[in-house]
Amino acid sequence: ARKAAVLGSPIAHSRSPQLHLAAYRALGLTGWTYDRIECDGERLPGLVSGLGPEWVGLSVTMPGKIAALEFASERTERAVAIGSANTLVRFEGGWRADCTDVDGVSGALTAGGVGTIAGGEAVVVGAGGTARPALVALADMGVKSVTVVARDAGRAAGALGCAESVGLDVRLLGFDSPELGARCAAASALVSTVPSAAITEYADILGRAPFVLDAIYDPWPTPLAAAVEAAGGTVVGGLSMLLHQAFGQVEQFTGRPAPREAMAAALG
Ligand code: SKM
Repeated sequence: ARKAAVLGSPIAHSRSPQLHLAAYRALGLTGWTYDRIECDGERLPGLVSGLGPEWVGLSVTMPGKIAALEFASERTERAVAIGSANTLVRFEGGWRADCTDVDGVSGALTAGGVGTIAGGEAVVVGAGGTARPALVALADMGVKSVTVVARDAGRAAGALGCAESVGLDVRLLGFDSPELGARCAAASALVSTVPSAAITEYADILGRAPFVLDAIYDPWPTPLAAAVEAAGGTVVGGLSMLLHQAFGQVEQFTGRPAPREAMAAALG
């Protein structure tokens, strides 16, 4: 039997156990367990160091993602570019860090039916921990130019640096910029990475984007999702992101292809 878990604080809300346990069941991995463990960034190194050899992998959510990257003895290139990790996988020499949130964004966009975005422009709302994997995913999908919409230019510097490091032509706009509506309308995709309350008053203007991925899933629809639908656009929610980032974790933990249909069915 093998063990895995999701670490975070708070962690009671996490739907990762539903996804991983459905995967292990579909793969016939009897006796595999997947728990929720309350753990912040400070406690993460001590906790992970103390795990026995039966522990094969960990999902890491807020606020431990930076600590997870720092703790690991190996890091994938994309986790380094993003500056945080949501996945720790045991290997002989210790733990390897990855960031499958990139696949969460690209998988959700693709499954939602986003049109051609290669060579096009995109908008990312927010500049925090989820904005960086979104920027890397958009660059991987061939987007050339991104507008980051954020309140605080100082806090956005890290996200802008991440975007430049993956070759994106990036510009920063404030929420009150007169250009915002036109940028959204012209974008082939808009990815929102911020809590609904932070953008309720801008939902109509952001909702002019024809294709939107909103990282939030509870409560749904978000004000942004409602605005996109009212304007005739297409919107995909955060549950699809959660599903698509879990595939790579299951594959890295078990060494087997993820049973995608069983996992999708488990989310209901
Ligand atoms: O990156 C993911 C993480 O792997 C798991 C998760 C959850 O369980 O809610 C959310 C995201 O941070």
